[in-house]
Formats: sequence, C-alpha cells, structure tokens
Amino acid sequence: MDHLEVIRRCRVLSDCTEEPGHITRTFLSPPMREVHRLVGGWMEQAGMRVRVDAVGNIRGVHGEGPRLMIGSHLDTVPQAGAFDGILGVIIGVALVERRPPCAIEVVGFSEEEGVRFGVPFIGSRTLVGDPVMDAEVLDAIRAFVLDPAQIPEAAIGEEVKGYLEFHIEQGPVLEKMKRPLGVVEAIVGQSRFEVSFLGKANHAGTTPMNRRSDALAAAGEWIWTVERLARETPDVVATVGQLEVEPGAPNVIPGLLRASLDVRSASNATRIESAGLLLSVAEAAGGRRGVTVSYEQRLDQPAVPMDPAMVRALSVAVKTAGYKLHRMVSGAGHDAMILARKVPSAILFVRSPGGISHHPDETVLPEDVEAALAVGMRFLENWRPA
Ligand code: HGY
Ligand code: MN
Ligand code: MN
Repeated sequence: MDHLEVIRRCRVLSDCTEEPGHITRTFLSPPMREVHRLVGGWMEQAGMRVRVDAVGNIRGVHGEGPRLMIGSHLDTVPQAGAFDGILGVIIGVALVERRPPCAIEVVGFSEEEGVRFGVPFIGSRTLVGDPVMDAEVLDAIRAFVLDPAQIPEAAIGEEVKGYLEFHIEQGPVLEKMKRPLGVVEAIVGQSRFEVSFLGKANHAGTTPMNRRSDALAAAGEWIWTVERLARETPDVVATVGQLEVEPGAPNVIPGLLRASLDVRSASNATRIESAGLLLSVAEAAGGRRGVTVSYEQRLDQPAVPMDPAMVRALSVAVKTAGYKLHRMVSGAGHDAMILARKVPSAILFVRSPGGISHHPDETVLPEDVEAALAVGMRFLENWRPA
C-alpha cells in the first residue's frame, strides 16, 4: 500500500457516515460496523490477526511476543475531514505490509473525540485499564452487540512495549515552517465541562425585560467573556462548542441551556486556574438574571510529555530519511496521551494544508504521507522492545 492508496482508503472510509453528504461518525454508530469490515479486511490482507474488542476498538496483530502498538481513532467530530484519526490507522496497516523487523499491533480506537456522550478517549482508556463505565456507554456497547463483561480483557498486557501514533497536525505550524512532518514533544492538558444555565421559560411577547430569567442571555454574556479572557491569557485556549437550548422556540424565553466548555494549556496550573475563573464568570452572569448555573466536569486531562527516547528515535528517523526536523507541542488531544499512562508513547505529525481540521476541507499532501511512511519504516527498523 503506497501513500496514494493510504489516502484513497481514508477517503473510502469517509463514506461511512451518520450524515449523508458529511463525515460524521461517532462512538459505536451504525457506520462504525462498515468501518470495522473495511479496516478489518485491510488488516487481514496485510496478514494480521484481527479482532474487535468489547468497546469497539479494532485490533490487528502481526508477529508474536513483545510488540509496538500503532494506532489512532476511527471516530470523527460532526462534519469532519477525512483524515483526523483514521490516517494513523491506515498508515499502521501500510507499515505492517512492509514487514518491519518487529511485531506490531495496529489499533483503531472506537472513540477519541468525546462527541456522543461528552466523554473522550473511551477506546484508549479501556486499553490502559481505566474504562468509561457510564450507563449510557454500556448501553451503547450492548446495542452494538458487544459485551461489557469483556471490557477488562481489552486492556493491554506486558506484550505491548510502546505506542506510536501518526496524526495530522490539525494546525498551521508545519505549513508555516514549510515542514512535512513534526515530532511531538508534549500534548497540552485539557479540561472539559458541561455547564447548565437554568432560568425560566416564559412568553416572549408579554414578559417585561426586567422580569426575565433568560438562560440564553446569561450564557451569551458568558461566552463572550470566555473568548475575551482566553484571548488575554497567554498559553490558554477556551472554546464553547456545543449549545442546547430549551424549549428552543422563537417566541419563548429560553428556560434552560446546556453548554460545553473546553479549556487547554500546556501548563496544568494555568489550565485549572483559567477553568475555575471561567466557571465563576458563568455563575456571575447567571446571578445577574436569576439564572442558576451548575456544571459537571467531563475531563480533567493533564498535559503529557511524550517519551524522550521515542522522541529522539523519531527525530533521528526524520533526519536520516532526509527531512528537516521540527519538534513541537500538540494543542490537540490524542490517544497517545492516554497510552502514555502505561507505555512509552510518541506522535509523528503530518502537515495540515491551510492548518484546517475538524472541517470538510481538512486534507493532506501525498508527498507528506509518503514522508510519514518512510520515517515510520526507519523508526521501526531500529525500534526494539525495552
Ligand atoms: O479535541 C481534540 O483535541 C482532538 O481532536 N480530539
Ligand atoms: Mn479530532
Ligand atoms: Mn484526532
């Protein structure tokens, strides 16, 4: 499988979607079954032993004994691009086809984005023995005809000695630096919350402005402040990406609003402090309107350094393959930050033209995928299980 076939297969998987005309594939959604069939078939063609584990991760093994895991996620955000996650799975299969001198397990994680239930990393957390056991997640597992009782068996054992992820950068850095690839040194920390604004629905025409508890007005003031404070704070990004408004009629004052909050920073102290400040701003905006604010934390993920020895080995592989090296921090979260709890982990980034991701215009350059395959093989030729 050459670099053009890797790209072709990523685009084939784009047709596995919940939303015709868009790429939307969430945790254990129906199109995920077709993804398992296609990816599983490509893994078998590459001579791998294939299984789907209890949370819907697809896993292919080639070789015996201590091995390196190569993977990324199968799921997408709504109206996504064709490469976020899946590129790393298909590159893993392509590298197995080239028969490196080490045993490999390729994994396609069933859920990394956290879109369906607001909790990210369901697939990779299962592998490190920290499964998400929320009732709604277990119901989805049963509905996909998988068995939650098998979840413990999905955890990795002593045989997995390292984890390598190939992933698009999803940002503008490599394009600006004119580099095809980037070696990730660390992944920023991430806090996610669900914030609820409980006001009082009422008639839009008859309720005087000074007698309203408008949940959306409170959230609107808060969201503007989230953006302003994040702009003013170095090394912090904050995003309100999801809003649910009830009852959601043009002639009814919004009584209830649920919002997501995503706060990231390379510094854990800055991230935690900023998140706390933004939540108190929400409470104040609600208080000025008789709107009660509550919140639930959905993720408290510290920043994670990548394994120094693997970073060095990847850097050597980039240089010996003839490419200019760029080492960088990842502003996006990745399954590597979960696998790093158990095994040495590293990420090789592939340039994102236009710096675009989580968008249909997300793409890759064929020569950059070719570079990633060449560097991946050089890394594998020298990797040995510690
Ligand atoms: O949200 C992220 O950083 C990743 O794309 N899941
Ligand atoms: Mn993503
Ligand atoms: Mn991703």
